[in-house]
Amino acid sequence: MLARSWKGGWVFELGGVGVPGENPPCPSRRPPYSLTSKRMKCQILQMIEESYVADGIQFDQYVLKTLLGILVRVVLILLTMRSSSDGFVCEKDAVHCHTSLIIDNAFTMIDPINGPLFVDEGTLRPILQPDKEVSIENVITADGWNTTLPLLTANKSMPGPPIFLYQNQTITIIVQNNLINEAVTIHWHGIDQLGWPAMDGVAFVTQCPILPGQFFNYTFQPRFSGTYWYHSHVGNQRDMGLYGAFIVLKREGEVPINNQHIIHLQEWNHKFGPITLLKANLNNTSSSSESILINGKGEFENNEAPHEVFQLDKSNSHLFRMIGVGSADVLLFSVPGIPLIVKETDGYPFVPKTVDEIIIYPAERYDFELDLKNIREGVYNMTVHILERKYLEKRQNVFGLGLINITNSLSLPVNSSASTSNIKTVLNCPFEVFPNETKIECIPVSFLKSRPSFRLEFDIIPPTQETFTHFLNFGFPKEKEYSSINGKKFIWPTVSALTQPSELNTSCANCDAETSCECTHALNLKSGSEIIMVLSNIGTGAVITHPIHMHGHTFEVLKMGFPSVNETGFLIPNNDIQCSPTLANNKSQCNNATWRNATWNDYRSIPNINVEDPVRKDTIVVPYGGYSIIRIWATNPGVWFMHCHIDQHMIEGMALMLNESFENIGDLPIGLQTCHNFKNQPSAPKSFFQASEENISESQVNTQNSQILELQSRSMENNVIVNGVEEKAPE
Ligand SMILES: [Cu+2]
Repeated sequence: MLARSWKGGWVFELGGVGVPGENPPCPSRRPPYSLTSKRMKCQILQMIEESYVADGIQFDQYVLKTLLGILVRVVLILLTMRSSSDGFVCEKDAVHCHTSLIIDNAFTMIDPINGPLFVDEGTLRPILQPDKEVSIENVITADGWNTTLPLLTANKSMPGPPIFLYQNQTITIIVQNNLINEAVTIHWHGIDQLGWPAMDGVAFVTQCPILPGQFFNYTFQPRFSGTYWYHSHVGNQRDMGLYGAFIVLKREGEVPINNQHIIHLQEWNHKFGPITLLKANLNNTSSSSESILINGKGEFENNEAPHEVFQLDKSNSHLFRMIGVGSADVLLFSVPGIPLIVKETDGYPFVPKTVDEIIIYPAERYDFELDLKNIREGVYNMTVHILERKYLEKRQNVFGLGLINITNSLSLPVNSSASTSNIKTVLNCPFEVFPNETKIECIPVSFLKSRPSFRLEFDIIPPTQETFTHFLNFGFPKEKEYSSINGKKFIWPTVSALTQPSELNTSCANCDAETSCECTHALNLKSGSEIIMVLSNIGTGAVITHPIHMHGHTFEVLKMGFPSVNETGFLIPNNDIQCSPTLANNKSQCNNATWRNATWNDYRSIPNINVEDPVRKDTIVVPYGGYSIIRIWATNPGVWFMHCHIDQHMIEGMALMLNESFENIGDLPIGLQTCHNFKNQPSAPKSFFQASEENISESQVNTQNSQILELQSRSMENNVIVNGVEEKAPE
């Protein structure tokens, strides 16, 4: 028999497979959830059997079931070996690796054997047996709040299991949706999916969502090493725990994996579930977060819930890969007493900067090493604060803590020349001067320089000599309630834009320079052209800083324009952009901005623009009262989402689709699912349903089942298969 282990692998127990006789019905999907594995095995066996019957070949049922039972076990063993919450590593000499993510409903503070738990001075105890101690191994504690919260998880853990592979390896990840109620997709954040637009994982932009009980094969080939991550791209599922690290390793010069430490940083809010959030909104209760988690662990009101602990031997080099997986909050990270040598952001290297603190917005990544030369052995704190979203003052009542235990197997000497400066350097400020702080030196990311040796190569379509500039203003015009880009509140397509473009209505005809509207906002990018985007945050809708993420690309950050700080400490918006030819910026929605100085239309003549060695990112801060100038080349055909990574803003409409060189997308994987638009109701429901039923014969159902099975088994082979179709990898 097979039973489901708590962390998502498969545990094998002794038992019979292939006993002759009638097929009992497969177990239902109702709780208890441990039936899920039996149900899946049962359904696979039935599908195999039905496919043989459909082909008119009848084997002796006992022999057939026994052989196929063994086959199913082998397949599931392979899945087991490659799927656990401890993570997956693609072997260095492999060309194509396979793993799986099983998406489940889960809960905080429940042990599968002992039931609901509480925290007692750092120890987990069952509420019904308070004298007993429970190991944290099978428990998602979050902040240890002793009220169980619902989660959505990959392989029953939060964070989900990290996935490691090497540059240019192809990977297939089977995402199985075991959720009871919800559809899901998984986005591979920061992977540009060059040549693989159907694998980007955005519901209703690049694919139809995966319904409960179904699965999707994501196959793609990451080209660049670095720290990436995966997360759901449906609603606010990411906030409920559906995320994990996706690490692409360098072929040479990589820190050993055992010395790489992933830090998932997030705020934690007891109202993240859709129902509790709805209830909080109805009651008009505060939705601010209660605690901060490091790798899914933190404390609520000093309850002494378990913290994350990192073990470091000073005689080795260690790499920290920090990922902002939070929903909305701006977080300030530091290891007091130890300088951070920051080397990469969003997967791309820059000339290293040594800083004291890093500001990280949702979806950003920063890779750093610790400067340990002046550091003695001992236990050090890793601290995280929430910063208010406009002036970045520290919130006083919430504090995140992790621990670093530094040992020294070689007894290296401690250098006594420690810095005594009381000025703190902070990376990633959304302004040049920190308001009301005299002891902070700000380093915005636009001050970073990419490594001179670093060059990108694009290879789907060649770049042209044409340049186009697009002004995009992010904010809340129209009584501050309209999450939008250029006043356009994004309405989600009802079908997948990539697979069914002819069914989309992307008209935004009702919008203009001072009128907001709702539409499926799409921005056309001309094939091969150089694209300059001026991402701004000014006008009547400017309220807070937004972290803006672009799919399908990383971009160069050529310049950031910042607000200034007046003598009373207030931020005064930057004036380089003209929102309207007739209205002052503070009276305009800024839906149709231009440069105030027309000579800036040739972007190379903009003062202090960096086209020589700009840093690359996929998520950029667009400062309140300022702007960020970014550059891409439209050489990756696809439909790419671009949006604020504050989940609530994205859901409310601060998003658009980049329609990039659609004519050059080429063939999508055959069999890529299409979806149906439920907004078009049939005019004569009765006859419609009769016609539908007549069109589906039993043999068609059997054929579909055998195709699904073939797809599942072939995806285990070492071929490049995208949803059952062999494809040539991009060269
Ligand atoms: Cu936002």
